[in-house]
Amino acid sequence: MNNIPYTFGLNAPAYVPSHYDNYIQRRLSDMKGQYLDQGAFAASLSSEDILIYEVYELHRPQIEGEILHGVSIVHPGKVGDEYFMTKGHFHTVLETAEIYFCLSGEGFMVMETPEGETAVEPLSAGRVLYVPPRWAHRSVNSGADDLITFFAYPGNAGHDYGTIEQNGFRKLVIERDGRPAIIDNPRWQA
Ligand code: S6P
Ligand code: ZN
Repeated sequence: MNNIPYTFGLNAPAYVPSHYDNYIQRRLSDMKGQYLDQGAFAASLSSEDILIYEVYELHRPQIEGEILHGVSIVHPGKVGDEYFMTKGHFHTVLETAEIYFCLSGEGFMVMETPEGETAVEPLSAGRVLYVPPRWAHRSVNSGADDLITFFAYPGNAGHDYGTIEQNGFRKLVIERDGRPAIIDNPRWQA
């Protein structure tokens, strides 16, 4: 890996970086156990393993001092009443933060700490979201278009997906009376 400065383009309306090194797709089948309505999940999966979100990453060494960065695109849609969302994770190095800049779309960042504090913050074009150290985070697309965010976080952060896969998030964002509503996750368990 060379170590010289660089720039890349990040332009409306698609906001796909003009240069990237890694491209990740997450489909419905990658979200097993995460959606509240398991019947709706199974029914949806039996008709199509739909693309839920995509991530474009710039490659940097995964070490302290580096800043990993890229673009996340969550597509619009629902499983039952629950909006399309990312898997969500804690950072393996819990004391590492992350910053998100929303480029396009409407949604929420659902967050919680291991101690049980919760926060759900709105995302819309032009808004910056700071995820402090210790907070697990999941993007939720409550809009009709793609939810697109630029993210940056410490190179040594790492990802712990297992805790969320097992416990879920304490809060969910669902559609109620045509609008997003934040509810307690009845299936949350430690
Ligand atoms: C990484 C950062 C984002 C997410 C991306 C997909 O620390 O939070 O790049 O990886 O939004 O979400 P997830 O939960 O599947 O990694
Ligand atoms: Zn993260």
